[in-house]
Amino acid sequence: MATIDAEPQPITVDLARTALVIIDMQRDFLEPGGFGETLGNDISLLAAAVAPCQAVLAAARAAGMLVIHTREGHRPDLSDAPKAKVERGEPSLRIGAEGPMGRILVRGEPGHDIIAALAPAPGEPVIDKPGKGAFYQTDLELMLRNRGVDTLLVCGVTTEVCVNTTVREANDRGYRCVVLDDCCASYFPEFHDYGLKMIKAQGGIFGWVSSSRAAIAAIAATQA
Ligand code: C5J
Repeated sequence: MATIDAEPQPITVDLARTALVIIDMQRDFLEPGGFGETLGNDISLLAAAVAPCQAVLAAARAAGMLVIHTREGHRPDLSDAPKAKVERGEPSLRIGAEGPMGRILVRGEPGHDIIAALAPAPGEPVIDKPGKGAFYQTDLELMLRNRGVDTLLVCGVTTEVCVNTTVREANDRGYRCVVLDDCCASYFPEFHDYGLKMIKAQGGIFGWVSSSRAAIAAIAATQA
């Protein structure tokens, strides 16, 4: 068992029943010249989460934990993309439009890939999700249930969108979520802050908030 220093209070986890879930660390959101930057966002805000994610990923792999990666994206024919999601924003920047790294949020395009620094290792599941939440129309829940997972360590981007949506979905399904603050990021620092505050408020209404340092220390303590 490992006890992670967290807010609103420390949480004790069984690493054999804990999965590290890394949300949407995709080239189009994080890399120079990607879709995120095309929209005028400061991608350095997202880059700050990469090194902490790498450190937690290394610790989780060393401890033999289940590691799951997610990617947001759609089939090339967009048959899994709701009209209401596609027909939003400037037409040249919509889902399926040609972006700097291929078609925006389309599976198989270079921008849809996970960044090299956090590339999934062989055998690590990659969940391709059509929505913001990682449970919606995916086999994530089945995978977690079959492996007896009860707790998720959650990292990724963006804090207020896909991380928050996934944590809310997980909370409703009975999973305990520990969100690692420095492993998440947003193009809007205030949304990042409030996204984390919303999770840990009211006694941890959706889950716990911790850090890469605290998670790594807790994992390392079980290995000593
Ligand atoms: C994610 C988004 N991954 N912000 N997507 O948060 O559209």
